[in-house]
Amino acid sequence: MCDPISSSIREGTLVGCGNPLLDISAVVPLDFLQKYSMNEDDAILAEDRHMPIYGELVEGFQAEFLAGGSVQNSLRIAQWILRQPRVAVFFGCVGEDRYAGILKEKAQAAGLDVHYQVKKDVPTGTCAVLITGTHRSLCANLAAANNFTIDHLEEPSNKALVDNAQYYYISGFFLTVNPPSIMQVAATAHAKQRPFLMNLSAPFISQFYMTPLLAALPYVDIIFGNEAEAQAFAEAQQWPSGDLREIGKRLVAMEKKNPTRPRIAILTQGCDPVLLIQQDSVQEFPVTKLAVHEIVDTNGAGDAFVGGFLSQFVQGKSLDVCIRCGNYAAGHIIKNPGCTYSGEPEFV
Ligand code: 26A
Repeated sequence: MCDPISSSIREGTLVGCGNPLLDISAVVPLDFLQKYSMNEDDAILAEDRHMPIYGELVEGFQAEFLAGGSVQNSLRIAQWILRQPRVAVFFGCVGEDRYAGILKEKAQAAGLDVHYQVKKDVPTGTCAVLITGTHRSLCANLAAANNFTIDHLEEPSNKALVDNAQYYYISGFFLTVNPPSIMQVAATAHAKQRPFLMNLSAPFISQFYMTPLLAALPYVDIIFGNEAEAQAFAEAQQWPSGDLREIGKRLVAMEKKNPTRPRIAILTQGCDPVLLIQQDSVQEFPVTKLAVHEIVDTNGAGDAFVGGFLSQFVQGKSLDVCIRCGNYAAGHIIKNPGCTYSGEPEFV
């Protein structure tokens, strides 16, 4: 349910920062997850004990290689729906290798304007995607992505891109890499009174990165998350209620630098309705349930939701249209491997 583009949008309208990762995706039995003490629908950072996963997926499970990385996924999907190249600009760090080449090629094919920082002698990051039925468990080996530094944003041509954008999107995942870059982008957005959007990204972000998350949150105009991520935030804050609506209301009521534009929370919950929380109001947006046989994998569904949302938000569309487009994009991506699309976007 997306509206077609009414008029052209300026290049570089949307800037995002994140971890460019190549997804190594395979269907695995549950005992593979157990072997690595992982749960269905996890998203974790790889530790030394996880390192054999990547080789095992390739050798034993016919793994597929797919463009990934949460923010880059969202921006690729936004570009796909916008059908106008270079509206979105992406910053992240890669190595100087074949995987970086694949990521760049996929991103540019989608119309994304990528400005990677390149760290020689460190491999491009990868993410193991373990598919079990309709669940996906992610284990990211950030590698080069972890080497992003703020000076990349301070290079004059990149600084100009940040200064000239109208909208900013950064994942919670990026808090594991470079909080100063997040704060700098947030401050720019604030100074120019432009929307700054973030994502809770994974439960482990609220569990282990709450301090930098709380530093960025006052700048956040729109916060995205799914039910598990919202619950993890609430638990880390020791909020008494696990009710998603209550959590959303508390999230939007937290300190905000620009109180004239109250914070909005958008919480997804799989095939249950999306919640739009604004001050005291909670609205529900239904999700079309897919039949099990239509589901290829759910990897990238949350990112695609944000991508669909952003594609409309940067056109100044109503939140209603943005969320409907998010649901459309997520539904499409679930019917394709990883965060990939097929054909032209359909605006019903
Ligand atoms: C810091 N971490 C753990 C991560 C990620 C990540 N993107 C950025 N940082 N862990 C998984 N992903 C990406 O999320 C997508 C699915 O939502 C995966 O690469 C996958 O494409």
